[in-house]
Amino acid sequence: MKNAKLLLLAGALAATATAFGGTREDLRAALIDAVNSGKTYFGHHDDTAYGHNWTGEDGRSDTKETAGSYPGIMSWDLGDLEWGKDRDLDGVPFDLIRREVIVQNKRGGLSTFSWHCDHPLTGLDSWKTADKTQVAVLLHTEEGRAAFARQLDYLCDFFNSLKDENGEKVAVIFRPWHEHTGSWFWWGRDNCSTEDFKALWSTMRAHFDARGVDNVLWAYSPDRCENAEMYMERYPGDEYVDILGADVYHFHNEEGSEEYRRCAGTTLGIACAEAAKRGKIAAFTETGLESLTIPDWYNSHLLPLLEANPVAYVVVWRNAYRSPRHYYVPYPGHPAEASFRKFADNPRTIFVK
Ligand code: BMA
Repeated sequence: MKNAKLLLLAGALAATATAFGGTREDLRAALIDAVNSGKTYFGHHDDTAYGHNWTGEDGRSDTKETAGSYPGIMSWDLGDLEWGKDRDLDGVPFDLIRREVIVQNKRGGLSTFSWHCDHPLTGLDSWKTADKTQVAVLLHTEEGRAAFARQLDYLCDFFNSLKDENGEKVAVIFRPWHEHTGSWFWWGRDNCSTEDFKALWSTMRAHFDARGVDNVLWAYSPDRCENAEMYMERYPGDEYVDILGADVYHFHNEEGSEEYRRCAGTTLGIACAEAAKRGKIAAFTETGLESLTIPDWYNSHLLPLLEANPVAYVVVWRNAYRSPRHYYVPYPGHPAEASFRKFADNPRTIFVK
């Protein structure tokens, strides 16, 4: 009897591991399955690396301490990996991220990556936009192409190194050149031409393919858009994109509620419609209300958006350990804690134990 139970348990664990496991197609299937069953993976950036007032404590998570479980999808950033550094721009060691991707996969959860990269030639960070030739130079000059290729090599090495204990690669989502419909990053709308923006994608993809990176699903994530033309203007093409996302934040607390509902609703509506048309997956790739000044935000604001728009996952931004007001999930004792737990207990949202 005992043995039979153990066998059953082992079977169940194995089923979970393979259902969300290694390959890109497993990952795609997990996302499609979520959408088809009316569910959404909940995600938090840098969740287990640090939180409100703490950093570097193995297994700790503000999400787990308030919601009771880890996020269904972990979000990480690759910024500074382009120089071969061992920590990202917010101080998270890449070794820790690599380990966490594997641990998350074992929990039956997923992982996604953004890239706040420095410019390969100027070394300026993502937010330095005065020079409008920064994208062009990477595509149309020999020096730029070589420097860009060196940066991409570091990324390829990293993705290729995401392997479980059996040496099998674990698939993840990669969301480069995000929020390009705004102009606050050097790859943003006013800072490069439409053709050059698309060429950034195709150049990068060719490099990844040549380096054998076969464990990535690609996410396209404009900022808020008023209409489908704006959303699709710089879409690189169906062959480069698996996931159609939207980055829309809630600003200005209660006064910003109406605007958030309208902008997020419109942009997610476009992402879902375009995804359905193209056989792609829609996602709410970045959102949140900083400091959760509306304690019921997760149920009163986010949940209705998920109910109205079939997205496979939603990611909220980080709980910074050095900036006391920069957090997007509650920490223990915060007024939003009870509501967040209710959100996690809702059968629609996917968290992992
Ligand atoms: C921003 C802020 C910054 C951070 C950057 C990259 O939204 O959280 O503090 O450095 O993202 O993660």
